[in-house]
Amino acid sequence: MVNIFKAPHRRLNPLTNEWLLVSPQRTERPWQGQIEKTVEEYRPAYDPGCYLCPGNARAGDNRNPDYEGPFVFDNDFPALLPGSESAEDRTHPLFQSQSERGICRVVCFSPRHDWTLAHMPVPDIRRVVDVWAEQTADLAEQFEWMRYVQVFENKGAMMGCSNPHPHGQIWATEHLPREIDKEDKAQRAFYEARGRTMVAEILGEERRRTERLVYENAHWTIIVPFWAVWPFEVMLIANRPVQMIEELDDTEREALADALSALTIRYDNLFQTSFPYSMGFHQAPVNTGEQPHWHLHAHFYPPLLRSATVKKHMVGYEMLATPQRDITAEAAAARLRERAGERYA
Ligand code: H2U
Ligand code: ZN
Repeated sequence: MVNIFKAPHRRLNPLTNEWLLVSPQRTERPWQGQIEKTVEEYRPAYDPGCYLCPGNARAGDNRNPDYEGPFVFDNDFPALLPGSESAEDRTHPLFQSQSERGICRVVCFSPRHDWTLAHMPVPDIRRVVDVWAEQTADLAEQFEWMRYVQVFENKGAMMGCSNPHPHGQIWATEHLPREIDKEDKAQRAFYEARGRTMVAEILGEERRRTERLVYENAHWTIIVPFWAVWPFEVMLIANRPVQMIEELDDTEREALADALSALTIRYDNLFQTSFPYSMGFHQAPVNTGEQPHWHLHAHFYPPLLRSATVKKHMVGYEMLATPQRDITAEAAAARLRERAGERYA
């Protein structure tokens, strides 16, 4: 039998049915790659040149109000359009296309230009949770053709985020996006076979095994999934198998804000840097009827590997064959557990 802490092996992601290669024997290999310099840049609480700060001008003739809590606006450069004009559908089996309608919004988390989720007081994060819930419900109701509302945050210049002002985005579409489609099929098959959600089963096992637990409160559990691809990838899971953010009750929303704070602080503490990541919630498709197989969760995909500047590159074998990691999910979880406490400096 292979020792999964010492020998190369594959792990399966049951949510996507995709395999990952793990090479724990390589974690001590010498590093001769790129070492970038970190500059901890100073940021003011209000930046007159920031298009997300209160009162400032945006593209076109748009101007932000003097907002005090979270603030949502329609993206001035949307990737999707809600219009009735549809692109030509191509039906040749090898050259298929479908028109796609949708809405793109930007969600400013706070008026404070110098904050991130890791700086925000938990009650302020809670207001962002309410906005995510409201937005999902409103978009579904306003557009009967809407099928999926993707709530996400892309944080840090390393992730291509153009503005450090704390904000996320919402892209809502007429079709299920690729990752959602994979998770939908896998969760449905599991639910039909076992009568409970796949995510509930994962949660039960992880809480029993504890080696991949990062943080838990009364309503949420954070784990490094067994099949994590990114070094410090985590899943944030609702303990109750709800399908939508809007179904969360008051205490669950507060607990979600607490978990987001706890996680982002641990992330920042890990390499003493404002930790970059892409994160997003996976909730059930909208306007689709009962979907008991869906179980609300969020994924965090951070690019950093061994310091504030050294990131994992998804290149070579990973582009051509399958993703690979050296540090095990269990080792990553242990390192994140150790970083509890106040945010560094
Ligand atoms: P990101 O840095 O996470 O991409 O978010 C910035 C978003 O803000 C981006 O999607 C939008 C961009 O289209 N934006 C506006 O809607 N109005 C502006 O005036 C500038 C940027
Ligand atoms: Zn700003």
